[in-house]
Amino acid sequence: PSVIYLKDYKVPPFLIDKTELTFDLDEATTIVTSRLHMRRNPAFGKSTAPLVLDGGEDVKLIGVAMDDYALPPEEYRISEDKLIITATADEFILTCETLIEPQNNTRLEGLYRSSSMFCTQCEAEGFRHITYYLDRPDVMSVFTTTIIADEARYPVMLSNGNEVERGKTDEGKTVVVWHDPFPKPAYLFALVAGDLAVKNDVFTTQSKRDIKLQIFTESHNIDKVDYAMEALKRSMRWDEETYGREYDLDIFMIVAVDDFNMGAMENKGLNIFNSSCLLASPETTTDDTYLRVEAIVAHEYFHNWSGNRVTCRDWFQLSLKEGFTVFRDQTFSADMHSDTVKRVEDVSFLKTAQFAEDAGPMAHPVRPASFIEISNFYTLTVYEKGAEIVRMIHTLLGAEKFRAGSDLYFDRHDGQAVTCDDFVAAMQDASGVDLTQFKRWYSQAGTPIVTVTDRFDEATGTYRLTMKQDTPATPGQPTKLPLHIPVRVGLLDQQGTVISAEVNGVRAEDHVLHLNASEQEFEFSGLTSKPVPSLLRGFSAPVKLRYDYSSKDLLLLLSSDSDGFNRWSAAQQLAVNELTTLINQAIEGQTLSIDSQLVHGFKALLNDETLDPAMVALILALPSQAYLSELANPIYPAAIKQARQYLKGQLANALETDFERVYRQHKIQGEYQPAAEDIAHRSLKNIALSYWVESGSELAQQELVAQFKTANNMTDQFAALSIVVNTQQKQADVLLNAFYEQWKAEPLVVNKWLMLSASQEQETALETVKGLMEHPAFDLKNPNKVRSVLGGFGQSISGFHKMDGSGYHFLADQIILLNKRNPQIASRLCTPLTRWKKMQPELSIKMKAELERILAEDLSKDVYEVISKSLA
Ligand code: HT7
Ligand code: ZN
Repeated sequence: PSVIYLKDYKVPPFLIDKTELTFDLDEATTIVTSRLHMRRNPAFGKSTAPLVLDGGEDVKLIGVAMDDYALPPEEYRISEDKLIITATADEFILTCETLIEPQNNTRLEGLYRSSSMFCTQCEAEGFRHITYYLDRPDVMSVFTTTIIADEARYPVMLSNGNEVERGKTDEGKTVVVWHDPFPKPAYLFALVAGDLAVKNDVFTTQSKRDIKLQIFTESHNIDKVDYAMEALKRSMRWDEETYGREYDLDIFMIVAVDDFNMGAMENKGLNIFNSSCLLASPETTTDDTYLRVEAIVAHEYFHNWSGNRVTCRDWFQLSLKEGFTVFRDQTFSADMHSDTVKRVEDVSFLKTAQFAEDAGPMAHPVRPASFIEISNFYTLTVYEKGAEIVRMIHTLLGAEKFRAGSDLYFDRHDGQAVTCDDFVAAMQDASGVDLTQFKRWYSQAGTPIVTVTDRFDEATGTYRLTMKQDTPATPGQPTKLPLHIPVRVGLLDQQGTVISAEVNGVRAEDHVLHLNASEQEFEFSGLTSKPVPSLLRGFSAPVKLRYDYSSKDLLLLLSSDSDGFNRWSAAQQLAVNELTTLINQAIEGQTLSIDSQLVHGFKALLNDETLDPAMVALILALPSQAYLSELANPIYPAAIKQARQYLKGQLANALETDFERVYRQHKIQGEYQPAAEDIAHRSLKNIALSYWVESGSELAQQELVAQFKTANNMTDQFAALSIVVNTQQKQADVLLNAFYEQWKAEPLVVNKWLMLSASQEQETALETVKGLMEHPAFDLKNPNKVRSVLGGFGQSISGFHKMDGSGYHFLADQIILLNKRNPQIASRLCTPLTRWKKMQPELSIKMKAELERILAEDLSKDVYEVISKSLA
């Protein structure tokens, strides 16, 4: 497959001012007729270049005409899925008739069937699976869409924009016409047809326009959309207040579908959601999922400005819309709940998953320089690291100038397809802050390591921090340049009091230092004793920080730092230090033993009732298996598991009575509410329960089973079930069966059950997962189910990392099976195998052998790119 390079970008030779589409929908075949009002692009220069339209192997051309002249076969050709027309006028109407079979579309790109409905997914290059088109984001067109279908089966027929006409054909089919006045690229096109129920609402904008809001689902799910509707209204208000962005069309629709490759899609005026990211009810949905629904509803809504009104020039610029929009949804969630809790959750995810990506064979810059298949670049780097870049700009500019920069960006580029450089230029022009060096964050892959040393001069009361930065080599980028890194720093005295100091003549408790050289010194004056530094507050940059903190320093920061994020960070570091000792003991085959300092820190937390329970819960959660794997080289999965279990047991035994008390204190009486305060209590109560159970207490065991049986909400019931599954194999089967029997009519709950069942730690884990794939609740066509079972299996050390390699072999078989059927899903399943170079030697060779076995198959572009890069 060919490689596409950013450096080869050229403006399109043709433009499409208007796109008129007609869909004649039918279960067997769908006929799509397009009328494209085209002209040569003056920006391309004088040219006689042929017209080359993108298509797909699943699109059958019935006929093509230019200005109503039907082209004979010798005047066009199809080559490698492209429709090529050699001779064209400067301006013309191209009509194409194509035939597609949505019911056979298992890739879930283009037009496909989910349950009994028709729906679309066109980002990034799905539109070409519907009809021939200039399927690139810098070709923006005004769309009019006519849908023809049998009203009895498809009473709801939707597309972008406003419904402008409705009628009947001579054969009695219904015809609905939609018109979207905002020019858009094809990736934002959407169509839905089905027998759907609707929930209606209205939002009044700041300029007093009433917007009709509609959420559509299959009828059995319509009682689960209230939370999403409220989240949508909160998002609309927040975008007006925080960014001055008002919604533009008169109607905003969301549709839930069960079969969807990702979370949701921001199609203009017609968002399409994976039902797992939209539906919520107290009985079936956990707190985490409530928060995810709110965040994704907000994310897709925010794209209306950061993505739709201003879009990407080419797919290398994907982070222009995704990084900015993730930053916007993160800040929104922080505003709706707790700033610090949200930051800890986001950073924890980034450090676990994005750092691993940035250190692996698929590492790429936030603005990649090349790709084989763009779907492979909807990554944590583009999304999460991209959001960190925007956050750093916010830190460097301050809130007010950042807002001025965003206003300028939207004003300057409304209706355009632009680049990450354009975004930074707007920020720079509005603020006067020089971002020239900062832009390297977009082009340089890898996680920088910032190493800090310090010294204190008692005679002058001066404290000096020396910072060095170093970014490791990544594929295709052997050497790196220094980045502009904002490092937020505060100081504490040895008693834990936050102290102010002077940096460059400014006295404050908190300073943003600009690290922009390979090595740099920063001076703090006006001190009386050597302080403890609180470094990288709020995780002010996506870097790995190295500073030689003693356990005493970390306990001091944990108990006293005024930066809540760094209190969590200190606890994590302390836990990582202790776990690292234990992991090494386990690797050496020694008996595990440690005099844990964490016990003292946790004891103080559990007895401090002034703290936010959600923060305490986060601090009590030991670093995950995945995060410890990211830090390790090589990775010994079983040793990590053993060390975590041991430390958890030690903490549980030492603090048993504290955990029991906290568990009881944070029980909530009354009705379930997905509100921040209640979520916080539940999270602390449930983690306390997990420790209490770990202590072996008989009473804890009884409470656990009682919680499972009597909980009035899914958060508590599922927390109890997870604790049982993670601690006691004997009970696990009984309660897992009971849970399935209780919830088998709720597919989204069943998916959680599939995941938990597949993640079990037992000798027979591989047989369990094979059994789950034969279970009536499983369906290989449904990405959520595949993700649940195989994602869950990836967490099972005894299953996936079986020493004989059979876990890897099984995953490889599934990748091969899905490779042609759904390349996007198959490609994502490859991720755990791509980490082979970091695994302990016995496992590493077995993973590599599976990668080689996959590579020998006839692969989709998606899977080929990931596997071949992993082996390079
Ligand atoms: N912008 C959307 C991306 C997306 C997508 C990409 C590839 C394949 C399928 C997809 N479904 C949605 C989602 C978002 O970031 O908002
Ligand atoms: Zn997005």
